[in-house]
Amino acid sequence: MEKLIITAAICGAEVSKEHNPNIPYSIDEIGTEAESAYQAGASIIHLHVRDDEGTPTQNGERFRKSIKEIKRRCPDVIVQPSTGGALGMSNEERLQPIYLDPAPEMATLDCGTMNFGGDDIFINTENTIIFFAEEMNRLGIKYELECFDKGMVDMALRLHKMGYIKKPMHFNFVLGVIGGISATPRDLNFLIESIPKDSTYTVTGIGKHEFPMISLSIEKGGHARVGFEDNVYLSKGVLANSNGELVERVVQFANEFGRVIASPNEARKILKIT
Ligand code: KMH
Ligand code: ZN
Repeated sequence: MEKLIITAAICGAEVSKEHNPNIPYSIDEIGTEAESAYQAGASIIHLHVRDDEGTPTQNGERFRKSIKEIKRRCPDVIVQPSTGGALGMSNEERLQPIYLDPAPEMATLDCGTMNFGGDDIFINTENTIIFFAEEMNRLGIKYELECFDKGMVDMALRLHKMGYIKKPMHFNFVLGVIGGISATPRDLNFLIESIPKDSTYTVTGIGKHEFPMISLSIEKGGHARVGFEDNVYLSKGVLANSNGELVERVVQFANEFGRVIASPNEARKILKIT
């Protein structure tokens, strides 16, 4: 089977130090968490940033400094800024990290609107998705298609047919957000069966669903995402000390299923990042 790409979502926008005191806010903390994940086997860092008080921001300068610190500690790692940002942000705010110089190699592209975690709405209209895709096409950025529901996969395929989303497509199936698709094997199989054969995919399970969903992905030849953005626990009631601890768990699953871990350069080849 193909080597396993591990993505570490080290920070997120919806969790805070109240959930786990190890959530990184400062640039040094971001660097430390990225390094722990990289040392454990992550080849992609999915990145949100905060101000020093912990408020999520998409500020370009904050991203630039954070990426510089990550690259100082992990020179070859792939940094994948979020363009989802935090709930309630404008499109212009969210897109700031793609305009860095140099442009990031990857970024997320969220593929639909949804109720998010209860009474909030995460807004990604068709025009928004097209605009984000065209900007990333122009800048040569590889998008990871974030799909929180089956309809978002259909939207990505539709926008591909219309010429906005380019192949090869790389999906991230996020299962278990309240308002999105449930985290069950049946749901994950449905998503996997819905994408073109020449696509790649990674799997994210929220909260207690993180490791069950990831292990299924590893078994089926998909890739895996873990990290504080999605889950702050190592096991029931036990907070993870670092993102690295969560990545180590993925490596254990990979060993059980005979999957070798991809280095960042191997991940670039698998995802066809040029
Ligand atoms: N913070 C969520 C509302 C992404 O990174 O592109 C959206 C999110 C997706 O985290
Ligand atoms: Zn994110």
